[in-house]
Amino acid sequence: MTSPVRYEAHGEIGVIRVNNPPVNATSAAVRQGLVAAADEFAASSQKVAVLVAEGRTFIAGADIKEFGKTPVEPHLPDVIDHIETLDKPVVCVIHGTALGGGFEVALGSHYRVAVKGARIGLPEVNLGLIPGAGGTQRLPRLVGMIAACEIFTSARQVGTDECLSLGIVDAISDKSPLDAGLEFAAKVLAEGLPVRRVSEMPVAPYEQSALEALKAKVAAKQKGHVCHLRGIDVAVEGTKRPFSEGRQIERQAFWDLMQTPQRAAMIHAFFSERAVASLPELKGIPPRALAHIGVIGGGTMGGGIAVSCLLSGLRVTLIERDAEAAQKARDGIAKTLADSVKRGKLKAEKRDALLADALTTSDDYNALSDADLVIEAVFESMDVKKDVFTKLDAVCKPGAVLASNTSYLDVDEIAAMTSRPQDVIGLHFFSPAHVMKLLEIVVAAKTAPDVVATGFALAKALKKVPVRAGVCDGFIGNRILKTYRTAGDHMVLEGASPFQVDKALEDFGFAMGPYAVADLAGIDIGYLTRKRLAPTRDPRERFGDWGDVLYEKGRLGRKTGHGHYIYDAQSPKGRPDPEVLDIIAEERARKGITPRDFTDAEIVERYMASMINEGAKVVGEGIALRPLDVDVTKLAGYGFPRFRGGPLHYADQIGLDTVLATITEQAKSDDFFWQPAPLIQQLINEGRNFASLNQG
Ligand code: T1G
Repeated sequence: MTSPVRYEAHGEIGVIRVNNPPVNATSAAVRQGLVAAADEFAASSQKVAVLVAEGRTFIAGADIKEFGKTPVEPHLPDVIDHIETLDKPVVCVIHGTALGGGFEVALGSHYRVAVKGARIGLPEVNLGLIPGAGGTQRLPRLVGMIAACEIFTSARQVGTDECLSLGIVDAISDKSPLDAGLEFAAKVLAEGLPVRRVSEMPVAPYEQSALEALKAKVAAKQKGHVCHLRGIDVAVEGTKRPFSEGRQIERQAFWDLMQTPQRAAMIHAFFSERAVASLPELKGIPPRALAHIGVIGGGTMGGGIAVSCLLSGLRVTLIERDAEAAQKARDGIAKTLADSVKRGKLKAEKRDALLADALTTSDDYNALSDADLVIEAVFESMDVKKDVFTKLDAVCKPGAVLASNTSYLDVDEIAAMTSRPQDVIGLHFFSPAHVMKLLEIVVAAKTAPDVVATGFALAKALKKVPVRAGVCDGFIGNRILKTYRTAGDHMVLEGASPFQVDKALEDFGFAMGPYAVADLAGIDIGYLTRKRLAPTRDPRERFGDWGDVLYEKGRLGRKTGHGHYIYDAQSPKGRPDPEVLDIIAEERARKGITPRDFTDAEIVERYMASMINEGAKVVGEGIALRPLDVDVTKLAGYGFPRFRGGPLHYADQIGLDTVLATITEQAKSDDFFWQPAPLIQQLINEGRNFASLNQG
């Protein structure tokens, strides 16, 4: 098999080329090839070497697919030391992204040149790891301790200009990677520039207070993660010693973290987010055109969807019920864009051009006659939706995709209202739609494959994480949400306080507990859902209705400054409202419930068991294609802690029999709510787990 690395002689300059598509990851073959090429250069008459990669990017890191498997020699740190200890200069050219081990290869080279637009980064913490090939030891020597720790704990990508100002690169070029390298190598020859080893550089003195401040910031931001602070400790302790000892400290920490469940969870999340976007059923099916997007409704969701499309270069026509409402929608969009300008995320001229040329607001449906795809985002009532789709069916061109942003309702029923059900699909955005990554793509019974492909193409254009979902009440995300929210309510009825439930789940890693989320989303949402479901509710169903009391008291959550928590100047993030406990106590008394104490562990166990159980039902019924689709939905749309990988990955980590034991135990007191998912029993019987369903 030909090596993905080859060595060429260009007169006095040697060229080491890496070619391992798609992202030149340092697989075993690349590592072996780099050592062979370095040896060839060392033995050659060439005086300087250029290290360059082919394709769209420089080395984007170690080969993540090799993680968790038996490591193959040579290990990357040794390969990089081998390059660094050469006694002839090596110039590394960075184009696209030099990430993780790729950037560490560059740090082991003697000079670095960046092609315009290139970015570097050490994103290992996104995988539950730390740089493991010298990054925590070499980068502090090059840019200082604080800057280095900030770069590898933030996992951010650093642009060329900042790389030059930080001294990470020696030059920026607008030439091709090879030409940029040859040009700098010629300079090395002409000026007789020596070998310059980063590992031999001292770490510049730094303020301990600055380090403590950074650690505090990281600890607050990365609550629950173990790798970030470990990385800082390794950088600090390691660089107090000779490089070779520091490198050992880094290596040990790297291998410790490689064994952690967090690493497995974060890598599961990495690959799952890519797997959800590439559906076998869509192979070879081209999407329809996607240049002009229509949006019906200029409220929170409609406005956010319009902004997301505008920022992704799409033309948008937004329709509202009348001219005044249309103007209000335009003002709302302008305000959101202005915020982006204020935060430096968007240039003012670009904003002006989007509002002037790319956005049309109107109350005339005929303005949609040449729209490629229309997204309806009006009030969540079937009658209103049906009225809109009847109008769209009349005005939209043949082949236009008609999409509903409904978060619960039956997309088949909506499609049946049109003469073109094959062109109807659900596109369920999450609020704020221009920020939230998740997009549930709800495929109705008659939705045509190229319409599904168009939904996924839109997700790619909007840089969303798309998850295919089948039609049921609440699709994947909201259906499962309803279940674990109910499990939470049951524990509150039985004696737990909503504040204890929130704290236990935030300590578990959720960004926010269910009652803080209810306050954020609006107590009226839960109230309207309870009212919508009341006519068909099974008498055996237990539910909490203290939310109705809050609703009737006008306590709708953050938007009214009062929900489960009180939000005011004293506590903008909310403080528990003891009155809520009285309201709940009154409900318990009314229902004859004697409250009992709960431990945080029991709260997490029951909450997670209910989420896993419903997730398994969603997979078992084919609403979600694979368990990873459930995991990505919860990670990208519901604040599930990334270092736990998603509910079904977490289930595999704690063991399906443990989950089933909790469900079976709970069913003893409530066999209506706790009906075990057949899929869990089936997997246990077959000695399998959810991960086994993610393959292929
Ligand atoms: N290893 C293996 N496969 C990888 C990979 C990697 N490092 N990076 C990407 N891929 C695959 C990906 O799964 C997909 O495959 C295809 O490449 C295109 O990726 C010792 C230990 C580089 C910015 O964390 O951030 O180095 O789905 O769809 O949007 O210290 O990929 O087509 O089959 O994402 O253009 C550190 C991870 C590793 C970078 C390109 N590096 N990659 O984004 O394409 S740890 C990373 C990315 C490390 C050392 C440590 C992005 C990208 P498929 P894509 P993209």
